[in-house]
Amino acid sequence: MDGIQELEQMCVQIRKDIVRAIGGAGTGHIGGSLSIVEALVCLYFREMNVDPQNPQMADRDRLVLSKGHAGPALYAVLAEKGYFDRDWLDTLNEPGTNLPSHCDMLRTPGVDMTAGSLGQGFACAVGMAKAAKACGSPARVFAVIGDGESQEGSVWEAAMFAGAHRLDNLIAFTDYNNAQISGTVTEILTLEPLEDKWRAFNFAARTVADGNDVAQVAQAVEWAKEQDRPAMLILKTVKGKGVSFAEKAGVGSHSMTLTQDDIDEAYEELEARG
Ligand SMILES: Cc1ncc(C[n+]2csc(CCOP(=O)(O)OP(=O)(O)O)c2C)c(N)n1
Ligand SMILES: [Mg+2]
Repeated sequence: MDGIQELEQMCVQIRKDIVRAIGGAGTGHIGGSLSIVEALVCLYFREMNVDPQNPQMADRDRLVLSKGHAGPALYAVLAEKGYFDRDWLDTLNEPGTNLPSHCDMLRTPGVDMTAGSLGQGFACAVGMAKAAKACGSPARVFAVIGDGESQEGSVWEAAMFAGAHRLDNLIAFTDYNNAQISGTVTEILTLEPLEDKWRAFNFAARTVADGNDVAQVAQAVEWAKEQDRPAMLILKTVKGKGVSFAEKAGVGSHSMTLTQDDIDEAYEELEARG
């Protein structure tokens, strides 16, 4: 597939920028930001019809990061795409910042929906997809939900609506890193059989064996676009992906305080890759 190497390099840069932002803030949601990098890079640099010079462009594609606590990952991608200066990353979560820890559409150019209260963002995405159809707009809506987030009842209410209305302009992702705030998803409340659940709600569903492999994600998006109904791509990912101490922390990587040594170590590891 064309351009995959460039996207892989981009993922390394995005991971550095996530570490930069969270390192600057001192603490933040590093695990769930690192796990979703490939999906966001694939969307913004390969798929979405957007214009950083015109963030409110009519008929643009939308992204809803329903797991809004992973804001730093989206900010790193938006900065790289040119929505705002990368120096903004150093203001993550500071008073008065344009980059709050959770996504806020009124503060950040390029953020299409406010999120952070788990389960709400996906319902908004479904409404946006329905609205696009009602207005005859070609806009597509992409949504990213967490696996822990998928335990929220509102996710399934929205899924029922999207399936019933055959919203084929909606492509959703589950970041299946099998970790939520206080344990594994398997232990706390398993989602399985997850593909079957989404199919039962009238989605086309597919599991991506390595959701941190940009080529696999890109291929899955190609598949999703051909479906005659909303699609759910279940990405098997690693929480903290790409930064060894975060990967090793597993569930503990959900929110971490980073020392200067941690930041240096993460940078060194990522620089070695790109
Ligand atoms: C309604 C609601 N309940 C609780 C929280 C607190 N919270 C923030 S992140 C999180 C865990 C989310 O786990 P998951 O969806 O698996 O996210 P990821 O692993 O991708 O970071 C929780 C419980 C919240 N933001 N919203
Ligand atoms: Mg998770």
